[in-house]
Parts: sequence; structure tokens; C-alpha cells
Amino acid sequence: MSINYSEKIPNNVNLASDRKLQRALEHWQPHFLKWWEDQGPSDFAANDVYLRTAVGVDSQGWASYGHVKMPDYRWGIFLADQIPDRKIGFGDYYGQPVWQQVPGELRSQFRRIIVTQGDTEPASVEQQRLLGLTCPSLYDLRNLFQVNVEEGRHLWAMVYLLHCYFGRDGREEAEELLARHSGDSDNPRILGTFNEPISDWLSFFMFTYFTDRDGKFQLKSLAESGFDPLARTCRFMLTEEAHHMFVGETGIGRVIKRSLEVMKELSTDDPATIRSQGAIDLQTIQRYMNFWFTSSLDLFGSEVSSNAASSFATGIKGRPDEEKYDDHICSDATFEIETPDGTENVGMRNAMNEVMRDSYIQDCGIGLKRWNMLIKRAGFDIELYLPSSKFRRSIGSWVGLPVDPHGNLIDQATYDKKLSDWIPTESDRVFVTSLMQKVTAPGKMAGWIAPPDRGINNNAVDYEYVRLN
Ligand code: BYC
Ligand code: FE
Ligand code: FE
Repeated sequence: MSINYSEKIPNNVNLASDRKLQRALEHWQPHFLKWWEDQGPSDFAANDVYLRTAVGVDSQGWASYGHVKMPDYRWGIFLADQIPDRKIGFGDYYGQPVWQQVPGELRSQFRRIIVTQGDTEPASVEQQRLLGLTCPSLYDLRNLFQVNVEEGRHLWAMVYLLHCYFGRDGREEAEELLARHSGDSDNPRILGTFNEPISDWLSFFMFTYFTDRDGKFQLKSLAESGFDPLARTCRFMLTEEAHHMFVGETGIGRVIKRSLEVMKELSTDDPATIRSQGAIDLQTIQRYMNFWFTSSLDLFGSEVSSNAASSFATGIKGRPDEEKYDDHICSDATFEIETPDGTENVGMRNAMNEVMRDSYIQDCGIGLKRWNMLIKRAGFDIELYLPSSKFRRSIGSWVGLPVDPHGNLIDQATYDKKLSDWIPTESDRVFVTSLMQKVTAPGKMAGWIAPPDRGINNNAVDYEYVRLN
């Protein structure tokens, strides 16, 4: 079904046919806009931004580009097309028809997962609130805002499900999604990473590379859900997610490219010299990477999890790309897990978080390969790496243990002493922050980042992506 833009809330779910639901969502809409005004991108509300808006959900024409003021963005409710006769693809109900309503006995579990997913979306917008003030270029400013409006739409996606399928409880949860705030000591966001500040653009690129990629994997697993409206919502969200990770991958790549230019020019890999030229040394980039990668690993939950087993068994949440596996039941299979007490064989269903984390780690490796190629081609003997998944964990069996980035359990004193070599120090942050000076002349870039290879939607890099006057 095509998207109806003549309504207050654009949608392709025929919202007009359900007056009660429509009224409830129209009641929530001003609360969302108020939240956007208070907690969304600071400044720039009056500026025209070159944004893409979904106009259809098929693989072709779903994006239309044009200058819009962010508060006028047409946030709406878009589900991917229904797949006729879709069957549940995993767990105890394998092969049965998918559900168009939430089964009563799974109600609270579904609600919890939808709320957790929904909570991350506005959280990320809050985390990125001030970045516009220090953008390295108009091109980057536009990309930031594109990510922000789409995360706002992802919130709409989850709020639609809450309103439509969870009655009064759902409406209350939808209000709570606007009441919790990232980093708020009284009422924080649900998951750890979404309470970490993103106060500089290097962190923003790391976040969109590593944390939005958790989004990709969680959405892929929910796109397998037996609850069809959830699956369809997530399938469409994934098309938007690709751009967020593009921003992360190309952003980190451009920072590295700029550093390599300085390194080649001065034939050095000495961090202090590189910094003196206003670029970011690869060692600092590695430390930022270590921070955001390990924080994002926690988002998959514990290695052994009865929640995960139950979500799989009951058809709530499958594995990303479930069809690529042979066994969709997994009632007898086991999975080998490394714990501080040695390897353990656990039931596959209980290990689903770890299975997902493993495929996530592989996916994270793709960008590293590319970046290391750049470094090698520039003639330097430095290799960026992903630290061990046992390093700096706050969730799961390695929580709080003194494990180094190579995965070795070491003594606490050495760990404490060396931690500042592994994650950003206060002085790293001060340095990176010192580089964050706003650059807004079309086509100009801050000195710490190389220009992108191309602009957005076939426009030139020096296109006026945000009109500032
Ligand atoms: N921080 O059995 P366990 C995105 C809690 S990102 C704090 O180990 P389970 C986006 C857990 O809730 C994708 N708490 O794990 C990216 C549980 O609490 P309760 C977000 C945590 O339940 C960028 C307890 O620990 N989507 O979209 O199997 C920008 C034991 O849990 C954390 C989802 O996460 C943590 N890191 O799995 C914008 C999908 N980890 O019940 C957007 C929905 C665990 O004991 N969520 N806990 O109170 C889920 O599927 C699951 O809740 C989790 C955890 C995968 C998060
Ligand atoms: Fe999102
Ligand atoms: Fe995202």
C-alpha cells in the first residue's frame, strides 16, 4: 500500500479506518514534537535541511529528497509490504502461520522488547543533540540530521505498535519513551550504551558504525518475528539503518584518510606530531574504537540467557537471516561458550545472544579490513583491530574482569594501570574536543577529516546541504 501524505500522520497502514487509534496517535504527536524541540537537535530548527523522506516502501522509490525544516519532517508509520502466507521461521511454532495480533501469553515479553527497541531511538537523538554546533562540514551536518530524523521515525514505528496492539499499557509506555532521557540520573534510558555521552564527532562516527550496527542485528532478528506487524515494521526500518552505518563507516574512513595524509607528508607515525598538525593519530582512533565496540557488545545481553531462549522458542525473536541456518528448532543443538572457568557447552537456544554477537563481530570486521588497507597502502605498519569480546564487559560472564584487549586475563593492578592505553583518556577527549570547530562554508572540511568521495543523491560535495541563512 502506498503512503498517504494527506493525513496528519503519514502512513501506509490505513490509519484513517481506525478512528480510535488515529486519535490516540494524534494525541501523542504533539508530545513527540515537544520532545523533539526540547531534546532533539539544538539550534537549526529554522534551517532548511536536504533530507530524504520515505514515499513508498518498495525497494525503488522509497526516498524523496528535498530541503525541509526538521520540525516539519513528515514522521510517519511505514510497514514493509505483507508477505502472503508468511510462516513462522523458527522455534516451537515453526511452520505455523504468523500472528496478526499479539498472542495473549506473550504480551508482556513482546511489550518489553518493543519498549527496549523503542527506547534506543530517541535516546540516540538526545545523545547527539549538540553535535550540530561543531559540525566538520555542511555535508556532515546534513547526515547527522538525516540520522536524527530517521531515529525519530523509528520511535514512531515502535509507538505505533504499542498503541495499536497493547491498549492502555502501550499508550503509557509510549509516554514513558519520551520521559526517560539519555544520561538522566533519575530516569535514564534502558540500555547502557544509550546513556553514554556523544560529545564529539569521532564518537558520533564510532556510534553510528558500532551501535547502529547493533540496531541492524536486533532489527534483523525482530524482522524474523512471528508477530507479523513487528516483523514488517523492522524490515522497513532496516532500509533506513543502512545509511546510518554508511555515515559511520565513511566517517571513520575519512578521519583515517586525513591522518594518513599528515603521516605521509611528515613521514611519521608519532601521535604528538600528528596531533600538532590538527589531525587525529591512529592510536587515539583505536582507543575510541575500543570504547564504542565493547560498549556495543554489551547490547546483545548475556552469553547464556533464559530470556533469549524463551524469545527464540516462542517465536518472538529469531536469528538475523534465520534462513541461512539449517536447524530452525535448535532444541537439541549446543553451543560452546568461553567462560572464565573454561569452555562450557550450553543449549543453543540459551546461547542465541552469543550467536548474534558473533555475527555482529564479523560484520564489524568489514570496515576494519578496508581501513587497514588504506593504512597499508600509505606505507605504515599499523593495524587497527577489534578488541577481544571479553575486554571491558559490563554484561555477561566476563563482567568486570581484568581482561586485556587481546583476551588475556591479567592481574587487576596491571589492568588498572594499562586501561588508559586502551580506552580514551581525559586528555584524548580534551584533544579531540579541541578540534571540534564548526565549519559550514559549502564544500569546506574541518582539518581533521578528509572530504567524502561523493555528495548525497548525486549532488556535489559543495552542495548547500543545509541553508544557514
Ligand atoms: N544495558 O538475559 P539478558 C538500536 C538487561 S540498537 C543495560 O542477558 P536479554 C539503535 C536485560 O534487559 C538495538 N541492561 O539479555 C542503535 C535484562 O533485564 P531484566 C536495540 C541490559 O534479555 C543506534 C537483564 O539485563 N534493540 O536500535 O536476552 C541508534 C538480563 O538480560 C543490557 C534491542 O535491544 C545492557 N546493555 O537481551 C538508535 C532489541 N543488556 O529483564 C537505535 C530489544 C541486557 O532482567 N531488546 N540488559 O530487567 C532485546 O532483545 C533484549 O532486551 C536485549 C537483552 C538484547 C537488549
Ligand atoms: Fe533506529
Ligand atoms: Fe540507526
